[in-house]
Formats: sequence, structure tokens, C-alpha cells
Amino acid sequence: MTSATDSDPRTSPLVRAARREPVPHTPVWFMRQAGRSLPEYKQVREGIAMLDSCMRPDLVTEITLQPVRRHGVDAAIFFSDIVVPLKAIGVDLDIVAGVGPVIAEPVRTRADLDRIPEMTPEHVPFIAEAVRLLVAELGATPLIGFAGAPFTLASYLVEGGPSKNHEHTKALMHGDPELWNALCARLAQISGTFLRVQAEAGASVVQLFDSWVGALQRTDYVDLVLPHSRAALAAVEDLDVPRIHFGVGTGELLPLMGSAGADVVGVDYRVELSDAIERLGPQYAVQGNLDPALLFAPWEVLAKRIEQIVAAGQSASGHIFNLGHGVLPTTDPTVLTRVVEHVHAVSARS
Ligand code: 1CP
Repeated sequence: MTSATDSDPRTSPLVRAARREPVPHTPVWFMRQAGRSLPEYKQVREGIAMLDSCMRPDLVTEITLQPVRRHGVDAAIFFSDIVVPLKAIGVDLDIVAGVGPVIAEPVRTRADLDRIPEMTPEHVPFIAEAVRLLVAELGATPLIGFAGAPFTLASYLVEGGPSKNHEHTKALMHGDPELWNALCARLAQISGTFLRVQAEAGASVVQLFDSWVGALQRTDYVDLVLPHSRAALAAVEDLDVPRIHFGVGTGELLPLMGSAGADVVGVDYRVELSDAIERLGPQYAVQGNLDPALLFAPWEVLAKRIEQIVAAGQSASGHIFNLGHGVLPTTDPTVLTRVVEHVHAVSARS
């Protein structure tokens, strides 16, 4: 018989690691584990646009569960996208296959900002419904809710789509800091509400993605970004959910990202995990950081790297194994399953 405690995701290895408590094995999940690399995903998505699929709780539930069933990962990540809350409040945007989010009218003036309303839970009833369906299906496996951080969302809005150099974003940030701060304050309200809706509906953990913040130097991050990320994470501070904060190329920013209100700091693959742990100190758990490209390497090479990351993670106060960024679309999914098994095997505490 399963006791209530055994089926409670709040005592799962992933939540325990996020809280820096002892774990029976290192928990593992993969950013972008749902979608792209899975044939069963391609099948259910056939003929359905990305944003439409995000607004259908039945599909969100099925797609979110697929990698949990297939790989035996220690957490589900809610199937959605960082731009879904913007779409829900009326921003004219689309997710274009092979490109990413594309915004019809980029946001560069006060009048543009005035077209973006604050978000309320009533804008996203389909999110709360999907989370409730999922939590009922997942049992002891925790669900990770997520949102985009203000800087990364602002980058899409200001550039009008994916950007390598973020030149319009940086021009606005430095040219009109007042408007920049007003835009990011609005985005923090939206992201914070999006996180809160998911946590209140039953997500056990949340992750704030600031994917492109590694494009900034430290002082600009401190002055123009950190207060807004802190506001987004503060929206769930009173709820009993650990908060993960992740960005790419953030070796210089790791402790600052922790200070935004994170329990766990995500580490990308460009930083040695042991260096990241040293920079962060014992007050944060860490998440990461296998290079997603190494999933294409011979198994012996990959297995050795997994063992190194697991061993390095054991010197942290808490470690969640993950990739250093998302699963690449052409990844062989059987390799992902093998990674999960290997992380569990080499980290098992007797
Ligand atoms: O038609 C499709 O299948 C579109 C591909 C796709 C998918 C499957 C996009 C477009 N988004 C998603 C789902 C998604 N996005 C998830 C849930 C799946 C999972 O993780 O298992 C999550 C957590 C995201 C978050 C997201 N979207 C981020 C942060 C994570 C990261 O990778 O850094 C970012 C930056 C986006 C924007 C976005 N959406 C889609 C793409 C291709 C992109 C990146 C575009 C760019 O390079 O700027």
C-alpha cells in the first residue's frame, strides 16, 4: 500500500534536492524534454499550431506526460511557452515553426507599452485546468511550472522575434531606462501571475527562464534586470514552492541570479559545475549542466561526463541533474532514457 507521504510530490527527490535536503538519488529532468525529440509528440501535434496546442488542456496534459512515461524522469515540465501569457493578454504574436516567437508590432515606445495590460488569472483559465489535470495524473512526480523572466520576454517584444545581438533591447534599456523599467515591471507582473496560477493549481516547483540574460554585463544586470526578476519570483514567495532560476551564458551572473529569490540556480554547460558551486556557496542548490551536444557522443564518453557531473553535484548543498540548455531536436530519445538510468544508478545512496 502506498502511504500519503509516498505519493506526495513535496517529498519527492527533486523537491528535496531543491530544498537542500538529503535525497535517495540525484533527481534528473531535461529542459525541453517535452516535444521535438519525441515521435509521439510529433504525432499528437500534427496539424495543430504550437500556440493552439498550449491552450488545449487535454493536449498539454498528454504532451507533458510523454517524457515522464518514456524516460522515468524525476519531474514533469509543464508544456507551454514563455510567450503564452503575452498571447493570452492580447499581444499579437505567433510561434513560427523553425523560428520561434514572432511579435506583430515590436514594443519600443510608451504607446506600445500602454497596449500591454496587466494579467489576471482570468486570462489563463486553460493553464490552471491543465495543471489540475496533470497533478492528478502525475501522483508522486512533481510538476514544474515556469515563466519567462522580464529581460528575456522584453527581448522578444522589443526585437520582434529571436535575436542574436539584442541591439534594440539594449538601445531601449540604455536610451530610455524609465520606459525600460516600466516595460519590465509590467512583464514581472505578468510572469509573476503566470507562475502563481501554476503554483496555486498544484505545480510543486517553478522555474524562471532568463535564457538570454547572459548577453549582459554585471552592472547592467544589477541596475536594469535584477529588480524585475526579483519581483517576478516574489509573486510566489509566500507559496510552498521552490524556485529555480536559469539562464544561458551566465557564469558571471550566477550569485546575482540566486539573489533574485532563487532556491536553485540553473547552470549552463559553459561553466564547470564545481566552479558554479564554489561561486554560489552553500545557500543555493544547483541544477545542470550536461552539454546537450554530448548526447550525440559515444556512450562511454557521455557516461564518464555524467559521472563527473554527478560527483561534482555531490559537493553542492543540493543538485538536480539537467542539461546545460534544452534538448536539441535531433537527439535520439533512447539516449535520454539511458542518461536518466545512469544518473540514478551512479548516484544511488545506500
Ligand atoms: O512547433 C513547435 O513545436 C515549436 C517548438 C517549441 C516548443 C516545443 C517552442 C517554440 N516552444 C516549445 C515549448 C517550450 N518552450 C517549453 C515546454 C517544453 C519542455 O521544456 O519540455 C518550454 C519550457 C519553453 C520555454 C521557452 N520558450 C524558452 C526558455 C527555455 C530555453 O530554451 O531557453 C524560450 C527562450 C522560448 C522561446 C521559444 N519558443 C519556441 C522556440 C523555438 C523558442 C526559442 C527561439 C529563439 O531561439 O529565440
